[in-house]
Amino acid sequence: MTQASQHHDIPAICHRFDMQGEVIQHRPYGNGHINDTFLIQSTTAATYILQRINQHVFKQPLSVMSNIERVLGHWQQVLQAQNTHAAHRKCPQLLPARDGKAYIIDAAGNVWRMFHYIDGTRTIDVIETPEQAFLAAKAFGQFQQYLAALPTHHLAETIPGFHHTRNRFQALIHAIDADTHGRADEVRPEIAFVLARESDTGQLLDLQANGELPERVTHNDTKINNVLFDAESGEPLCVVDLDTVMPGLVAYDFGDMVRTAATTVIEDEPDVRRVDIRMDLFAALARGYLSSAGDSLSHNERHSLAFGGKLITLEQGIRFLTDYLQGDRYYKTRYAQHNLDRTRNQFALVRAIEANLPEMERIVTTSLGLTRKFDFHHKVHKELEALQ
Ligand code: GN1
Ligand code: MG
Repeated sequence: MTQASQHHDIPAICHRFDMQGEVIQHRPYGNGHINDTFLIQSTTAATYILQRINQHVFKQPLSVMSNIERVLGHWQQVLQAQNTHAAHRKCPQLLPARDGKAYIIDAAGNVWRMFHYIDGTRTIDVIETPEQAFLAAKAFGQFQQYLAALPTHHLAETIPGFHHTRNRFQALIHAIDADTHGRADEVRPEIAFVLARESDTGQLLDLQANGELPERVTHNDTKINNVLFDAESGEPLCVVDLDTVMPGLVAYDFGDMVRTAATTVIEDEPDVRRVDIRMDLFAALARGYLSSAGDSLSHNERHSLAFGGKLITLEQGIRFLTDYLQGDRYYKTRYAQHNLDRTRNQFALVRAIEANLPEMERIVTTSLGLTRKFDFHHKVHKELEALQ
């Protein structure tokens, strides 16, 4: 897929933003599958993140940007109102373009944006300890709390039907029927796996349609490497990757955390024998999420969380499989069978979740959640003892 550094004049793009100094270094950054991301170093020692929005995926990039401006504006107000210490490290900040807009459009029509880099942070691809899982889930729950008062109609749907699992299922069926790359025969077992679970795909959508699950402002991409941790203290500072913040169900956010943070391996580990759910991490996620978001969840929402883990993992496998059948157009891939390996990995995780679902449901419905004023330094170890 596109290596933007080979095609774009990165320093020239940066200089259309209100950055200090000149670009002395730029390099591709992070593990995102969609946008092109660069780390930019300036002569003044300031560091920035530059991103090109993938317009095959985000068909209305300016709606993405206006959503992000709304979300950040609201979030910053909440932090100010709470008199938050070191607030500039607890919320991403856009660097405006020289014309005052939040983005620039280059001659080829690409939309670019720049963020201030938050110094002294790190991300985690595979969670190692329950403490990390607890803190990451708490950060996502907190993010939802920050945005709870933002009316959902203020945000555009940046990818229509993003977690509409029934439509994702239909898209897979179309891809199988079209079989444009002659790959359907090779993936018969994976197709059978999905067909056997068709009834799962509509469950939460039906509850939502009946008014039993409320729509909220959700993050929708709560992959664990979208949390920035303080590199020294390990404290979660903020969540990033706001392109898909839009109306959704809390089960989607909790579900994607389960998919990415309660597992033994990363999502593209090809050896499926290594894929499993870690119940200690799952319990820590539940405690962390409920500690920050728990008070606001309805009975039905709380009961939807564990199933959300299964559903979003199934959906992700369906999405990888669809992309494989369509010739790897959506996700960045590094080798020919990358999307197929990812699919098999996700389906192995679905099986592991299915084997543990009753226990997972028991955990989310009985975890009491901690008080909102959870003190990171003093209470985290104590609370986690209860999980051992
Ligand atoms: C994409 O690029 P990244 O890693 O933030 C995708 C997510 C998937 C994820 C799978 C807009 O996110 O939905 O869960 O890959 N984002 C979009 O790793 O499709
Ligand atoms: Mg993303």
